[in-house]
Amino acid sequence: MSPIRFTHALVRPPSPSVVDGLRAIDGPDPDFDRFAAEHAGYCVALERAGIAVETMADLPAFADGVFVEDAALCLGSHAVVLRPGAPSRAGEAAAIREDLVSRFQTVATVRHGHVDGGDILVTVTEIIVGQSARTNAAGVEALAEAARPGGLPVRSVDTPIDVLHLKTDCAIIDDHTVFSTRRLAASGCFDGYEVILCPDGEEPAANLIRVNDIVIMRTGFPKTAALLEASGYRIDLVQADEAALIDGGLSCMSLRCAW
Ligand code: CIR
Repeated sequence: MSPIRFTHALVRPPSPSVVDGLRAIDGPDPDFDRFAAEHAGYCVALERAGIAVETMADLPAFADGVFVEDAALCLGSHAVVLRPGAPSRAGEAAAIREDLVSRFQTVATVRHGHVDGGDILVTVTEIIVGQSARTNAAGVEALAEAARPGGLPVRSVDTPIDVLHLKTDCAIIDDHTVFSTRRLAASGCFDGYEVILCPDGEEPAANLIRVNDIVIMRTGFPKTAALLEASGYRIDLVQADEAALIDGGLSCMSLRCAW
């Protein structure tokens, strides 16, 4: 099990406007104070995994700005400014640009189509991009060009219908192993990888993150926690119930980087 190594994470705290965050199914608003507390706990977990957390300014004009993963992609010393597919989130791309320019050797920009970072799964050999309601073919093509200096080929797959993002349903947990829901793995998009299936009924746990030697996952999914521990992974639990109310998970609240 050769770990994927990160040195830093970029995060953005929620602003009070997070209560208006997008959600696919109408439901209760998140509570801002609880969201902020859970976000702080999430940052502590990233630090416990041994990486430095750098906090960017919050974005009150963007209710979903806390979900920084959707606006950028980090590939070693190269970063890509993405083109989020939800109209209300388009401006997050310009907002993150300066934060990237000051930290990465090179920064490219996706200028056509749409692509959300939540649809991008980076493995040691490739960049898997799920086409979804937020990510389209033109965006994948533009991403392939913008990501070229990162040195990994881009492969397009389909995000399941009614699933927000590819990584809503999967995570890379070591060099050759993907943790995936059954519905996503059934498409065959991970053929050639080892796949650990998320226990049925615990699909919201699939959006977890491997940070160096630790798998960080949400509280409340005991079968997933037991399965990963039995498979030899060290897990750390964080609460992210408020983010879940607006379709957010653990991957989307940080950009894990190695620079
Ligand atoms: C949205 O619908 O865009 C936000 N409310 C949630 C974004 C979650 N991002 C992600 O999974 N990468």
